[in-house]
This record gives sequence, structure tokens and C-alpha cells, in this order.
Amino acid sequence: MLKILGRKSSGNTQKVLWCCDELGLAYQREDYGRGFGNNHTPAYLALNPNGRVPTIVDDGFVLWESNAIVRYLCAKHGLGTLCPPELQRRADIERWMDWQQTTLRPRFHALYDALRNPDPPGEPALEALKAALDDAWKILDAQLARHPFIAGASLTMADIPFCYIVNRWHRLPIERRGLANVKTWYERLCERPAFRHNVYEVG
Ligand SMILES: N[C@@H](CCC(=O)N[C@@H](CS)C(=O)NCC(=O)O)C(=O)O
Repeated sequence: MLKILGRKSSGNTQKVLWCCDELGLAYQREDYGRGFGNNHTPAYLALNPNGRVPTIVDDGFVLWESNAIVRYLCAKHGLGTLCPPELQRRADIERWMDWQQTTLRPRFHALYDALRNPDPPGEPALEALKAALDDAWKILDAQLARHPFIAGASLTMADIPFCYIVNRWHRLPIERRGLANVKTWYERLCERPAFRHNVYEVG
């Protein structure tokens, strides 16, 4: 059976859990990571030398990097649904997955971490972080103006990596200017039981 090693509160683990539930997969999850003190043991590092979560073990096949895991599971179990078989459609989707990691994520974490810092930066610095993040959101907002989900009329693996960021961003004590399509998309995701259970209700 598929094993998922990672704590439920980890955003990157939430991607994998949401993905598995959308695909209707059976799995066993084991708590690893912050608070459990077990992700720097020799046994865990032998699976994932980064000492980070999530890691999966699928019939002996070990994989880490959350977006790589989502791609693998969708290609294996969701070909024609979450993962399109056509090469160009798939490349389009994988581009958004990479954009989440390389563009949106660093800007989100710069703001998120600053707001959670007991000694936060001053207002001008916070405004600059918000503006940089908004510039990235605007790109996604324009994409979501075209169809209800990132890559079309239905959920695909393009949407999955964004789960914890869009959820946590909507809970930040900030004004979210414009970005109506991102808001409607988030509300749409919240209607999905698998998203509610693995992301919305966990935070
Ligand atoms: N690029 C990696 C990042 C993994 C990562 O940073 N995971 C965080 C949790 S979201 C982690 O392991 N934090 C340390 C911990 O939980 O002990 C991925 O996407 O899987």
C-alpha cells in the first residue's frame, strides 16, 4: 500500500493528501516532521536526504519533492482526469506547477514569514512584500478569468500545488485587493470534500 510520510499540518504534505483523496487512493500516512522529531534520523535520511516532508513509498519506490509526487501519482492513477495524456496540455499544466514552486511560493513565504515574525519589518517593507506577491497572484488571476480551474473546466494536477498557499493567504490579516478570480477559485476548491478535509480544515 502507498505510504505517505509527513505531518498533516505541512503544506507540501497537504498537496499529496489532497491529491490522493481526489484520486480515491488508499494510503497509510505516518507522522513525520516538525514536532515529531523523526525526520533527521538515519532511517528517514536514507529515504529523503533533505530531512523534509513529504516522502512517499509506493511498493518500494521512494519519492520526495511534493510536486514530483503529485505528478507521479496523477500520471499513474489519473491519466485522462487530473493528468492529461496529450503532451502539450501536460506541459502547460506542469508549467503552472513549477511556477507555484519558483514564483508564487517564495513571494508568499516572504510575506507569511514576515507577518508571523514577532519582530515584523516596518510598513513600507510589508507593503513591498504584499505588492510582489500581488504581482504573482495577478498572473494566476488572469489565467483563472479564462476558466474555472487553472488548466480548464475541471480540476487537474495544475491546481493541487497551490492548495496550502491559497488557503493560508486567505487567512492572513491583510486586505486582498482585486483578484476576484483567485477568490472564486478558492471558494470552488473549498466546495470539494477532499480539499476541505486535507487543507481547509487543517489550515
Ligand atoms: N521542496 C520540498 C519542500 C519540503 C519542505 O520544505 N517541507 C517542510 C514542510 S511543508 C518541512 O519538511 N519542514 C520541516 C519539518 O516539518 O520538520 C517539497 O516540495 O516537498
